[in-house]
Amino acid sequence: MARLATLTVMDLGASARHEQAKLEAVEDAAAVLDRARSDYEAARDARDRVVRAAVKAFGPVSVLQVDAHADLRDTYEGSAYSHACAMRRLVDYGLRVAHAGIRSLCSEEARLIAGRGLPVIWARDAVSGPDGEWIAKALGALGPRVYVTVDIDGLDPSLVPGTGTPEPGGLGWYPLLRLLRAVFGAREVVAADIVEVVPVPGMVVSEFVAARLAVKMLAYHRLRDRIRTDCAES
Ligand SMILES: [Mn+2]
Repeated sequence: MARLATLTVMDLGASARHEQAKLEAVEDAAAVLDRARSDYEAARDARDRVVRAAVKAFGPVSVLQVDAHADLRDTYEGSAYSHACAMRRLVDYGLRVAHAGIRSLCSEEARLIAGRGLPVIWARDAVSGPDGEWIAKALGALGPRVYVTVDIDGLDPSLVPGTGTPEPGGLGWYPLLRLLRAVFGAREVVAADIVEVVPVPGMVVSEFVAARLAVKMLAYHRLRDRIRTDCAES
């Protein structure tokens, strides 16, 4: 078996509030994903730019977004590159995004979802519904190659209190793992990120959950052939 250490992993600096530090972190990630070209515009939010860099590196992808928020606003606080606009930029870029764990919207986002028929897996359905329905809906919205972006606030804040915009009622740990395991097994995941971890001084649970989640995704990536076989046999 190949070693996990051979995979490219980087810490974008989850609490990098300083604009320059954040830009440098984005540049680092995009440079790895797209070594040949780094001519993207400077951006205030990492996800849409990194995903677009992934498209350059790997070709067309669809996106699995795990998040409490749709992040589909056209602009927020005067910026089109706010964290609240990241998925909007990707949708407008022409990528298919499956939004999972969503439970906080503004009216503009609700109209966009309804108007374009965007595939949203509401948190309440993922919490209370059978996996066969909500995970299948997510898989059905994803093409063969997938970029996974996990906003840690997609999880319930009782699991991850260290995040900037916590929303009650999110995914549990095991439902999230079942979703990710299914996606890694059934699709080719080309890259993944975890965002929005904001450490709480004196409490390491949020960082630990995020780190464990990263390890889980790396393992699912490495074991995808076995997961695929398990799913086929079950
Ligand atoms: Mn969020």
